[in-house]
Amino acid sequence: MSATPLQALIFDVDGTLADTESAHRAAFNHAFAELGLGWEWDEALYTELLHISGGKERILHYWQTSQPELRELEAMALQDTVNRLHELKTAAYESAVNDGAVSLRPGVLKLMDEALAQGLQLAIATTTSPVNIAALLRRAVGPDWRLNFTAIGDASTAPIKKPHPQVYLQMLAALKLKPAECLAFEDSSNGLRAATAAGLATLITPTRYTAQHDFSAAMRVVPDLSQIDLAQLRRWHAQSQHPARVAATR
Ligand code: XBP
Ligand code: MG
Repeated sequence: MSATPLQALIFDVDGTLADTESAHRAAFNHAFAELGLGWEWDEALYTELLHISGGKERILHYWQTSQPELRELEAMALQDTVNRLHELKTAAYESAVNDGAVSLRPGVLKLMDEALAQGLQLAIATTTSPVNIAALLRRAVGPDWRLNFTAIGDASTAPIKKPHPQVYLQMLAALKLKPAECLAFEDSSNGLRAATAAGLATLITPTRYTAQHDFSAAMRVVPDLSQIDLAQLRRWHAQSQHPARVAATR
């Protein structure tokens, strides 16, 4: 039985394209200070809060769990403040990225270039805000960064956040490809669950924020993409489609 050829790579953003969560955490804390809330998310707390995908969802979760008496407050009033905080946070994060606070992880650009040179399509599937993607890739790839991607799914197009597969299902539809024709790249358990639920074999590159997550459903876990080329991906992709055959050859 011949393997289905690999035709597209679908990348998560935060933690996968770049190790961004320290810059996100600083931006959240900047927004809290701007509104005089006295909240401070240290690295240990933020590592826990990252189990909630989406910055707005993360702020609301923290607020409701740290101050349960707020439940009586009108939900609309809460959401208005969350939205305002997230606007301030996103502006602070964009400014930090524009100042060079984050760079792409090792091997990401080389692998993207190799994939494009061999005629594969690229897509992005993230829960982050579109302005964050543009700030990161405009600086890392250049002003025409968007031309490299067939499709981009983000917080503005996929409101149901990971681990729900919505953003990956949208990207498969946009690519006009089956899951078996693609590979997903992720850094977190929420991302792995979302990609796996969409039927995608997934390569994991953890960060220190996600090193303890459960990656048992991953096609492979590697420290980063610096030693990964397209030939290796094609081998792992073929094996992922016929695990029984791989087991038999062990
Ligand atoms: C990770 C997230 C995002 C970022 C913060 O996204 O869950 O919420 O932590 O960005 P990814 P926003 O799917 O790329 O790993 O504040 O814009 O949500
Ligand atoms: Mg991620």
